[in-house]
Amino acid sequence: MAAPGPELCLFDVDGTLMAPRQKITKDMDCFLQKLRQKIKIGIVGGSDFEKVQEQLGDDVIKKYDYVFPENGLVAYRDGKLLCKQSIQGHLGEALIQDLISYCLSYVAKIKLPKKRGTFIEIRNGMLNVSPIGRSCSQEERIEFYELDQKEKRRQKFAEDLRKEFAGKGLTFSIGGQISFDVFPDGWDKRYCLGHVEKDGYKTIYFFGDKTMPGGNDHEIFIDPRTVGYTVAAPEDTRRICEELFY
Ligand code: M1P
Repeated sequence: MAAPGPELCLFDVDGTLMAPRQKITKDMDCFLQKLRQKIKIGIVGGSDFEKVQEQLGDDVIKKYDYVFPENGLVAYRDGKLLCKQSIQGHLGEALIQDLISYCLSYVAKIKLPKKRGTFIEIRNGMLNVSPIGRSCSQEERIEFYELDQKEKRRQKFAEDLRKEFAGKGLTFSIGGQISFDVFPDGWDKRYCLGHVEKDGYKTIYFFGDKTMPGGNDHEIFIDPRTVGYTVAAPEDTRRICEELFY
């Protein structure tokens, strides 16, 4: 059982601990386990628990003091499940269906170099919407991401949703490369801070790559309860940790 410590390091996953949707390298994994001997460590990602396990290992809940998939809407502490939220219960079936219908007809109308399958993934605490579809290959993923960086397709989609669903208490947040997340206001990465607050940390460090406004690390990065660091790649995360803790 992890005793409350004075400091905690919370890491975003994609782009912060590894390249987006890739597995953590052995080197980075070893580095974090050594860091854990000095300071409590946790991860907070937008992805669901299955994807977090794919990237960080099946034993992820044993290797990190806190594991927060889906922004902490699903939460593990000391290897045990703390809580699991339900977006359906919170928003109600009518609004969920309006969102799904709007997104599917939006995707049907846009032209892209490729479209694949699974345009909407319903998770515990969010909907994940992907214009290309989550079942695309790694090459197709990169192709979409490059197009999106030039043409801001996800940004435009999210802006249209913000207008269409104004006043419904929803946040549209761009995280990885091919999708964006939809969840109730306040269910961003700050949600996980509620789980760690009661453990009495003096300092909570947060490391993320999407810390700019509109990015899915922004709210927790600027939250007064954290000391935020922006990183461009996992090497950056490691370098800053070495400067801070060694
Ligand atoms: O962790 C960042 C994002 O990772 C995935 O994004 P994508 O597949 O678009 O690269 C998704 O799981 C997303 O929910 C998450 O925010």
